[in-house]
Amino acid sequence: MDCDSAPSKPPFILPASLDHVRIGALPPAAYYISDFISEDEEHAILDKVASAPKPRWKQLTHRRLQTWPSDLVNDKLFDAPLPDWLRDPIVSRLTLVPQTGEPGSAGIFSDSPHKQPNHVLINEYPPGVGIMPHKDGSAYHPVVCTVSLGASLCLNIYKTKADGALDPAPVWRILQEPRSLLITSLDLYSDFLHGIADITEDVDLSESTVANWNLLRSTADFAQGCNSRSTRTSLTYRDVMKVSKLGNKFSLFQKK
Ligand SMILES: O=C(O)CCC(=O)C(=O)O
Repeated sequence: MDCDSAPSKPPFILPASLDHVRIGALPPAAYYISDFISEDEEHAILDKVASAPKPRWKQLTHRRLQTWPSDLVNDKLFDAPLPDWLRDPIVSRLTLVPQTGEPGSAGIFSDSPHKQPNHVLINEYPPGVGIMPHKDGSAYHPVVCTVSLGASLCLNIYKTKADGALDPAPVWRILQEPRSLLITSLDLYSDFLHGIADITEDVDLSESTVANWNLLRSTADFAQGCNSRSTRTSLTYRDVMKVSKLGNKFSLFQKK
């Protein structure tokens, strides 16, 4: 085997299957792996994010983001590879962990059109900045893999009321530590909204208020029930269903 193409081995043990890291309190299905990348890998990725050319950043009112390999146009992605630093080690590990312990069980992207993520959003959240409750929509295969870097924060899960309006009180919170991986899929992807509160501190954190408490790397870090926010960067990996090949590049700009 060509050593260059072998997936890099993590310096720790990944779970034998996603079944072991299922967030049991949530509807199907969410998974949380606290140590998905190492500290060295985290620093290397943060360096790459920081050194991206300035035009790569899209500045929103309070938050900035990068989109790799490019923005979607009419829900389509122009076919281009992800850069190496976003592929390895993360994509190779995402496709490595089987969903169940059954022999032959495949990874979380085995049912997706391209069998692996082809698109990454990088969001930077300074303290006090979040993201409005939203759904990710139909452009993507319904699996979202989020790697958190730099700091911890809570992702809120919301439902809609019978009249279709957003219920503003989150139904669950998922605490995401640096270097962790959160996977959301199926009903949780399609039927619920997710968002991040615009606060400088996550409070009232405990076994009864945090859905993934039993899967955290260190509950001791939150023993006082709070998490003082510092800048957290997230990498959100998805498989965009429609990809426009080079020969069809003009179809990207045609109306659907
Ligand atoms: O940064 C996160 O964890 C959430 C990002 C998000 O909601 C999105 O990209 O749709």
